[in-house]
This record gives sequence, C-alpha cells and structure tokens, in this order.
Amino acid sequence: MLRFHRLVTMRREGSILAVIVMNVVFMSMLFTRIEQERSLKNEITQNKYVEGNYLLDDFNEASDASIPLVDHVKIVERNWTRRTSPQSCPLFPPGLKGKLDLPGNDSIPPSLDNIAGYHPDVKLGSYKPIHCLARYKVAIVIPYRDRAEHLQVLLNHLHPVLKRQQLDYTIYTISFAGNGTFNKAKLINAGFVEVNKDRQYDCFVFHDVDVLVENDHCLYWCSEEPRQLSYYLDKFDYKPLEYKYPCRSESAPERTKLFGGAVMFSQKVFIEVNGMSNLYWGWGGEDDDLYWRIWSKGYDINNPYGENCRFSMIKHQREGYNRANPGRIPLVYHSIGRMPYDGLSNLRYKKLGFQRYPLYVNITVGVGKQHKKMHDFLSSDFNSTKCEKVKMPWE
Ligand code: BGN
Repeated sequence: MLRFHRLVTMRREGSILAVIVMNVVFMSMLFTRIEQERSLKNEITQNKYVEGNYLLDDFNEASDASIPLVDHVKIVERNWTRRTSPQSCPLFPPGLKGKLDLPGNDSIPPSLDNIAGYHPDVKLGSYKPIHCLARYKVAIVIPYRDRAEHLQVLLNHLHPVLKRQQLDYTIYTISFAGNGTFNKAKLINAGFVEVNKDRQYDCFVFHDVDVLVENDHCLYWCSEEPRQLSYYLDKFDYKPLEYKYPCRSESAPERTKLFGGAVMFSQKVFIEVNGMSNLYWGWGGEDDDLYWRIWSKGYDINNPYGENCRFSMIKHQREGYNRANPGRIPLVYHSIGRMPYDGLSNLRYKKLGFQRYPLYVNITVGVGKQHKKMHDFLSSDFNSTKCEKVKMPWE
C-alpha cells in the first residue's frame, strides 16, 4: 500500500515537473521570439542607412512627422467568413453588364453633384449592398494631384461598377500637397497608413486616376496574393507589357512585368514587402521596384479574370512637374536589397487634411521633398552607365 502510494506520489511529482519544464521551454521560446522581433525592429529603425540620412527626405515642411508610422497600422487577422456565410452575396454578382461604354475623348463628364445625385446610396464615399453580405471590404486608393476632370470621369465610371460587383467599399483620394516633384509611391504608402486608421479593409486597390476598366466582369475582389487589375491596357495595344530591365542584378527577375495602373494588395502582403519605396521622385520605376519586391517574396502577379480586365487610359499629356526620374534605373537595380528599410518602415509625412465628400474621401498629405544628397547623386545621367558602375552613395 505504502509502495503504491509512493509510486503515485512520484508519478504526480513527475508530471508536475514535466509541466514546469514545458512551461519554462515555452516561455523561453516566447521571450526569444519577442527579443528577435524587437531587435529586428531596432535594426530597421536605427538602420545605418537611415542614420546616413540618404534615405530620408527633406522634411522642413513637415517637421512633426514621426518615424516609423507603420506602427500605427493595426494588423488585422482577416476573417474570411463573410465569403462563405449564408448571407454572403452571390459568387457571381447578378447585375453585371459585361462590356461597358467608355466616355469619348472630348466628352464632358457630369458634375460631381450630378454624379452624387445618380448614387444616393453612396454615402460619404462608401457603399455596401443592403440585401446581402459583401464578400470583400475594399479601399480604392487614388494618388492624386490636380486632375479634377479625370477624377470626375473615374468616379462616374467606377461607382456603378463597384456597386454592381456588390462590394463594401470606399473611394479615397490621397492628395499630394504643394507643387513640387510628385512622388506617387510615397503618396500610396501614406494613403495606406491613413486608410488603415479610418477603417479595416480586406484589401486595397491602388488606382491611377486616369485608368478605366472596360468590363465589369473584371472584379475588384480581394485575394491574399497581389494582383494587377489593369493587365491589358489600350496604351500597349492590350498586350501584357514585359520588359528586360536595362540593369539587372543576379537576384532580380529576368523580365519585369508592368505593375502599374490599378493593382490590388492584401494588407498582409503590402506590409510584408514594406510597402513601396519612398525614393522615386518624378515619373517611372516605382512600379517596377514594387514588382521586384513582390517577386522576391515569391509572389507573381495573377490575372484570374483574363481579357475582361482590359483598361483604357484617359488621354492626357504628362505634366511638367512629373518629369521622368533620371535616377530610376539605379534605384530599381537596388530595389530588393533596400526593401527592408525603405518603405513603410521609414515613412515620414504630414497629414494636412481629411474631408469626406459625397463620392469620395480626400486625405491631403505633405511628403516633403527629395533629399538633396540623393537628388544630386541621382541627377547624373545613368542611361549610358554599365550596371557594375551603378553604386549607391552608401555602398
Ligand atoms: C517602364 C517604366 C515604368 C512604367 C512603364 C510603362 C522605367 C524604369 C526603367 C526601365 N519603368 O519603362 O515605370 O510604368 O514603363 O509606362 O522607366
């Protein structure tokens, strides 16, 4: 009896000991993980490149901007049950029209008041279907400056499409303050952070103000993987554009695919690639940079809706203040290596305005201007430069 009792006690002690050991192991794993994350964060924010100052923009105009703003983005565990609940909207939205009428080149779009009058169910830039549960919450994020007429055309065209696609969506314009050189990618980063503060979305469509979808079977729906919606553009005779990069490092994709116009990201993947680079001032290259980022993380751009995703570009001339960026080739060359510390992680901007209008929400941001050292470095002519000579100042 005594023996039996001792045996039971030993067993009990043994299992208590096992539980303690397991707890200790678990806690130490947890602490190691927390420590790893903390040091990674430090490494990114206190990165030598940032200290070297080349990757920061000149911020006299927006001196209260803080670093890093990505900390304010609430990471949302996606709850995809809306897609499968009995109340979910149908998998094939019933009211789609197919091929759409596009406005003629010289046609004058209806005024914003008139457009708002056609869509009383769009409230302060947002809409959701009332008889079923929208499968996706989508933020349409439009980098913007001074294109009032294009915006009218786009809003008039896009609201009916998104409504028929039974989405729960909001259209945002992210306005670039001032008339300095444009920086579309940084505007998109700032827009992403601000939109995340406004509401939680399943995905984000970064949408140029001047591209129009030609068929509403091209669904603005979300997926985990990034997607290019404007896969076929009239400007390129509806041929998917791919090009060999003039300067390609070993680790880069052999062919660069066009990744501009209208592209879709889940929050997870946009954060995973650290958003877009903040360093592209002027026209070109920032979309190639983003394509290299997603390619390096093992994603490719998919196109589930095939030729339905034809897009048409509203004709216009490139504005004087958006001249081609002479430094875009060396910047893209270094895209993948720079990804961990150039993007959302070191983004600085100043929010200057937030207005909700009937058809869209406008967020105005000051993104500063290009750092002088970087400007001088990138202004030299790289077109004739051999790849191996393309070294950035911090190398
Ligand atoms: C590419 C641009 C892209 C632009 C497409 C389509 C560059 C970098 C040097 C190759 N890339 O050539 O930014 O979206 O054309 O216009 O200029």
